[in-house]
Amino acid sequence: MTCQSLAMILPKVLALAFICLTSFTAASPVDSEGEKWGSDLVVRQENSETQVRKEWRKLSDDEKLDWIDAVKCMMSKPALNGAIYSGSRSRYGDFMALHIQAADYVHFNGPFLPWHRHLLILWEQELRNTCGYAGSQPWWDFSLENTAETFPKSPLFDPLHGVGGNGPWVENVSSIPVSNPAVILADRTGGGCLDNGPFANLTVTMGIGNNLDYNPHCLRRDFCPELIASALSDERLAAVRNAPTFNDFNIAIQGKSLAVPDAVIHLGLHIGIGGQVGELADTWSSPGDPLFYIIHSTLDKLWNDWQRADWDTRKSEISGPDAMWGYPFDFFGPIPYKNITLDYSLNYTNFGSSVTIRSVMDIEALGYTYDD
Ligand SMILES: [Cu+2]
Repeated sequence: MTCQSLAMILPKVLALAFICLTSFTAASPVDSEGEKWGSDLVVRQENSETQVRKEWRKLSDDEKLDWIDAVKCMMSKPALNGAIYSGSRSRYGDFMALHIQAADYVHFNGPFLPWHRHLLILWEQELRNTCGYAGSQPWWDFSLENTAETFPKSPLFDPLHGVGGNGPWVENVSSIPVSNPAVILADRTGGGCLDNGPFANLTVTMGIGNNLDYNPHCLRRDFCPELIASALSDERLAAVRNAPTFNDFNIAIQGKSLAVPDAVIHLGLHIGIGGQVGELADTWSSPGDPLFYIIHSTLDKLWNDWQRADWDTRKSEISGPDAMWGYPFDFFGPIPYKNITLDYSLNYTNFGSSVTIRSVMDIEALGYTYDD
């Protein structure tokens, strides 16, 4: 492990950002058009046939290009929430804004997996309904490439039939803006603006960090192969699969500390690809990199696999703190929280009605499944 101490992925100033964000979202108007539009989509989902989300390499080359084209289409469609989130310049940007404004409520807590599950459903429906996409949101079987040598060669990163690879090497990244300058990764191998693949030269319009204002900047990636090998090891994946309870599973996905040697699946995927200066490593603005949706589809599949291994019990098993950094994610010391239940409400401001966790527990009832 050559990655050195990542003292903290999220600094103490997060607490400050959290307070600011709370007052911002409380003041956000609810878009009544968005509400109507959201309900519409739910009806369509219920009436459609079961969709199979495929692993990237199981897609045909044409299917891979269809997904890439659909993502680019989202980037070309006008924003519907641009009046609320000034940095959103496309429908793709609207989804990024949704994640930025919700980020402090949906990570390192109990709602993490259910919230991102429904986010992907909204995203996938939008690909279909707005951009005519006929396929499903792909996932990535990283277990086939979880060594430092094999990871950068994954077909997922192919420049033609993939999402492109690493950013070009930039040795001195000290002047590149990031949400947490305290993160230093000795293992980083890229850092430059993405110059290969379908998303080369992409301009990200929001972020960096908890910022919804217009801030055009390039998409960076900064592969950390050693971090991937450690965080996504067979051993860490086994801890996910063998977790006896949802609480154990959630810890095996999200981690038990923010130190690099302790990084597990979720952080491994984000930081292993985004690295020190890439968008994907940003807690708030990570959906600026389309890889975000493939990563979260992968996490959603792991959750579904775990549920199906003991469906009778796990179809209704949920736990964890309602607040970010609540126990067992109390890395900054104890904070007040309540344990969530199936009745906990997941919110998607300006993207339609809230849904309960109960309503997202069974993906087959939601109209989709995963291959493999
Ligand atoms: Cu997220």
